[in-house]
This record gives sequence, C-alpha cells and structure tokens, in this order.
Amino acid sequence: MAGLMADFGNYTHAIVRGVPASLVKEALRSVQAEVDLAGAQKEHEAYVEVLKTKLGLEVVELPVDESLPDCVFVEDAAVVCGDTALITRPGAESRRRETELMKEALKNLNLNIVEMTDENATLDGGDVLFTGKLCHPQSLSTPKDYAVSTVPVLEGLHLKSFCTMGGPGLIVVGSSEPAQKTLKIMQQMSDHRYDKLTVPDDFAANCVYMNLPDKGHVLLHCTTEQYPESAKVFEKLKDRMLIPVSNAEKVKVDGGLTCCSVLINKKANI
Ligand code: CIR
Repeated sequence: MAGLMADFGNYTHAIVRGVPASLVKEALRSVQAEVDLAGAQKEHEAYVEVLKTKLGLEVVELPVDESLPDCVFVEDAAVVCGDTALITRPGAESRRRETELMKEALKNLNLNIVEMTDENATLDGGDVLFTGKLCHPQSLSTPKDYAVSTVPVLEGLHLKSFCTMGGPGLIVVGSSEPAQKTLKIMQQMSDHRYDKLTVPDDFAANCVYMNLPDKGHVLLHCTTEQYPESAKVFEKLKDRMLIPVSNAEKVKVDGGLTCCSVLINKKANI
C-alpha cells in the first residue's frame, strides 16, 4: 500500500468506451429523463479529448456495444489498484457483460486480473472509493489483500455519485444529509483523518483527481453551466490545474465524471 500512496493520482493510461445509441432509451436511470444522443456523444468525446490531448494519457477505447446501453460507464466494470485489476460483477443484470472487453483490455495492459467468483456477490466500481490509504467499498466481497472498510450508502446510486477524492487526503462530498452522514460513517470507520470539501450539489462532488508528472495536481470537475454554486467551490482550489468538464447529458442516466474512465498507472508494473 505504501507504494500506492506515493503514487496517488498518478496515471499513465485510461480505458474508455463510447456512447451507444441504445443509451437514450435503455440505459438505467433513477429518474425518467430524455437524453440527447448527439449531445451525450459530444460531451463524451470532449471528456476523452481532455484525457488524451490535454493530459497526455494513453487512452484505450473499447468498441461501443449497442446491446450494452450503459457501456460508456466503464468505471463500474473494474477496480484498479496499482497493478491489480478486480473485474467486478455489476449489480444490474443488464450490465454484467460489460466486464468482458474490460477484462481483455486490462489483461492486454499486463495487469494482474482478479475475478469475483461468488455468484451471489455483486459490486460496481462506482461503489469503491480508493482514498490512497484505504478502500471504501459500498458493500461485499473484495479481494482479501486490500485494506477495506465497508460503508452504507444511504441515498444515491453509487458511493462515488456524491463522494470522491479531490486530492491526497481530501474527500469531496455533497451537502445533502445522506451524503454527509455517509462520510461521517466512513471517517468513524477509518483510522485515517481526511480533510473535507463540501459542495452544494451532491452530483458535483463526483470529480476526478490526478497527479501527473508534467502537470502537477489536476482536477476534472463540474462546469459552471451545470452546477454554478459547486463550480465556485472548485474554482477556489488555486493549487490545481482545474478542468471543467460537462456531463449534462450523461448525468440524466446517473453518469458522473469518474464513471466514464478506468484510470491506470502502468509505471507501477512496466
Ligand atoms: C446505471 O444506472 O448503472 C448507469 N445508468 C449509470 C452508472 C453510473 N456509474 C457510476 O456511478 N459509477
């Protein structure tokens, strides 16, 4: 774990997958909403462009599969910690096959693959928050060699829908009561002390932190158009390269910024 902590936020590769047309009608969602396909594809392309061009990550793009309406949300198919990748067993039956190409891609990147063998267990990557010190999954069985603490998610789809890392030791969390309560439980369960940054909108707490050798601290966060009050909070973080990224369409099917990539540090296992 010590090596992982030193490398927190350091990534060389990202795995992404495009937006299928089937997302519009068939992607799972907690609230009925009309998704504009072209808009969703455009904002996803802009997201991938940030990873590739602005940040210089090596991006592996998996082919879109129309039979998997939620396949753009690759985060849920795997949890990568250092040179080990856990292939998940997503809770939604309709999402289970998303792991097939993800597993191949992670194998091709020479990561050690761990699979969930318990047919009764389910896990979505969006439920696992790696803090650099400890893993906080929403539930259930993860490989034994990770230090984990389990937290109940009182509201919202995934743990990371309202709670992510904004930097080493800094947890970004939404201001709703359930979000704050979840964080409190997380802190009570952990020996580590975290700083907290509260943003007014729960979904805006879903941001992506990186620490890249030639860029320093980087934060992909919500745009002013989408969440004006939360964007103001991020804009105060002067020591980071701040990159506002829109997900106005994908959020209609509960997709946040972390959901659209699996980030990997290949330097860990050259
Ligand atoms: C779902 O409901 O499963 C997808 N429509 C959205 C998944 C978003 N993933 C995430 O928060 N990690």
